Amino acid sequence: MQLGKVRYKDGAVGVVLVERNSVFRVDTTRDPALRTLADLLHAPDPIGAANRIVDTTATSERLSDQTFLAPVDHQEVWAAGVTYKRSKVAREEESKGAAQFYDKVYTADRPELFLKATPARVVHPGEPVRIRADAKWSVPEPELALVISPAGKIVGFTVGNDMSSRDIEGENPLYLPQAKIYKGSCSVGPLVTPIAAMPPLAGVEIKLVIARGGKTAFEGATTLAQMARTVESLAEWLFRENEFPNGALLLTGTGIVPPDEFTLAHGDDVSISIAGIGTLRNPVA
Ligand code: DO4
Ligand code: MG
Repeated sequence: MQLGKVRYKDGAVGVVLVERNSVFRVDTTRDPALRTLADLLHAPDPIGAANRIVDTTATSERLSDQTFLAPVDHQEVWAAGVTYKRSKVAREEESKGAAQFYDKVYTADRPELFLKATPARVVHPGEPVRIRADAKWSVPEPELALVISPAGKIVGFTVGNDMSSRDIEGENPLYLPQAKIYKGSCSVGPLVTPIAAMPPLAGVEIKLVIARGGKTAFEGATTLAQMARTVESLAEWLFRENEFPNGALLLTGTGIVPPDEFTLAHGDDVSISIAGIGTLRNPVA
């Protein structure tokens, strides 16, 4: 069972429950404590709560007929970095002058954490993500995204894309905010798998496919077993000395980096699939 946010044909925004390719509208007027997707996800039992207020009078709809929105209400989106060896090695190669810092952060107790996007900056599934006009070397970063409640509990998982400008980051690590945080640099969605419905994390595969002109320009895969940190420790570090009254999303770092000669181009199509969650697809503008 999964939950998502959709735009209906009349323009209204709603919450849906997805069960084996069938989509059921959730009636968010039935309980004042369950008005939004975040309210449901932060409830003690999200699956039970959604089933309680699902609109049983309507027939189910098809998954392919939905316009999914990013499953974000008022949460900030944060990101962790250098949590996989592949990311550490790629960063050491791109930033010769600062290579030691990537090794230090990969092995340190304290992870690298940064604010990636405010809710209004998040790109919806199917909408274009962007490469910076002043960047020469850009990549998508396919990442498991944690959905975390205001109490700091991981309540679900979705798919995230941490778009990055490798030349800007590589020139000087102090340029990281510009390499990572710009218009159209973050997409998440489409669906959230509540923690109780997620398969065991270690075996979960993340797959990235970049299509160009109808052909595959790059594809790669990893598993969550390759992550050097646990999702619980990343969530714990994020909430240490910080407050998230609306909850937060946390991208957990990339384990897939295309070879150095690869850069994204306008018109590319980025698909990120995570087992147990689904596929986030965005064209590149
Ligand atoms: O240190 C730079 C960012 C790392 C990152 O975003 C990642 O490893 O996914
Ligand atoms: Mg990243």
